[in-house]
Amino acid sequence: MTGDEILLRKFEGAMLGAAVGDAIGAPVEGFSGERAARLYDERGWKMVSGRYTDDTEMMIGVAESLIACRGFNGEHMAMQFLRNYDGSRGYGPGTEEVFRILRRIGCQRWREASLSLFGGEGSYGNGAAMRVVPVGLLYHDDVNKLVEVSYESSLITHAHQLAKEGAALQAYAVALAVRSDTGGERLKMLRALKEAPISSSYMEKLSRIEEILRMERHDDEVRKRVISELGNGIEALNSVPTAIFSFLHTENFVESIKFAISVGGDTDTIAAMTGAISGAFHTVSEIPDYWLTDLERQSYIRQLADNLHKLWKEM
Ligand code: AR6
Ligand code: MG
Repeated sequence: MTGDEILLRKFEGAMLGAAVGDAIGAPVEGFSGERAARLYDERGWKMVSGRYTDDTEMMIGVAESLIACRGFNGEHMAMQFLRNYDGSRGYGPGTEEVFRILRRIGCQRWREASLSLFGGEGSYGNGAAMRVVPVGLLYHDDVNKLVEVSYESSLITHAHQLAKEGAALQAYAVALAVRSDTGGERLKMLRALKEAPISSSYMEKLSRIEEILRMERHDDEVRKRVISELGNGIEALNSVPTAIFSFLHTENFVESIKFAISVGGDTDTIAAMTGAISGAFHTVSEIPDYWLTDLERQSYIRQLADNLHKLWKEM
């Protein structure tokens, strides 16, 4: 396989990996890790329905807008989010409130809508990080642009600094996974992540990741520390580092998703973010067919990945 073919498979792996993680995590969202893992162990880790949630719907919107505008355009992306919105996909209440504001004031004022939420501090939910995959792909070789577009695309719905940083960190993890040769050194990636422009709260989490990775303990103890020190919540700070850990701790795509599910909590989003990094690193070839065939709109998601790859080559 040529370098370009591998790169294409990494783009497809990231987008389809995110959607697969989302669809597997959705039916067990809010479960304890033990209960979630037990349900899937009993099913032989087959998908329940293959239906994705807001995570993938919004990731599709980010990709569609980047492709249509050949780069970031806030007004267009906000409009794309509204066009794609399906209220049955489980959106966070903050994001739905932003959509109501945008419909009222118009998408040309996309910079303002998210600023009024939560007493004016904006949302620190993981809703900006969960959808950022296409940004990580398109700008995988340009960190400054990657951070800029991560922040700007977050601002449409998430104005809080921790939400924007979470998105930039997740996009950067995807970018590093795209850049690394399959089989590359995982701890090297963690060191590179520490170079990202992130505040002390995220830096502290990255140090915890390193500590837990160094543990030579039983899986259950690792899981317990991940839940208590990295988190399994809907806040970007308590889920992006958990997704990064789920990738770093495991050897292949399937194991990374299984680990993410076994942490419980916001399983759809944590597994989606894990799947994006893991899929980018291991390529689409490692995502089992029995997951891909059950995934809703899998050929459309693959097509978006192909178009992002084409756009990257033309830029
Ligand atoms: N102050 C207090 N609580 C907050 C704040 C804040 N500044 N920011 C967020 N929260 P939201 P999302 C709490 O609604 O990030 C879906 O299942 C608050 O309870 O912006 O788009 C997705 O799939 C708020 O409702 O949603 C994700 O998994 C919540 O955090 C998840 O929800 C989430 O923030 C988050 O989606
Ligand atoms: Mg969701």
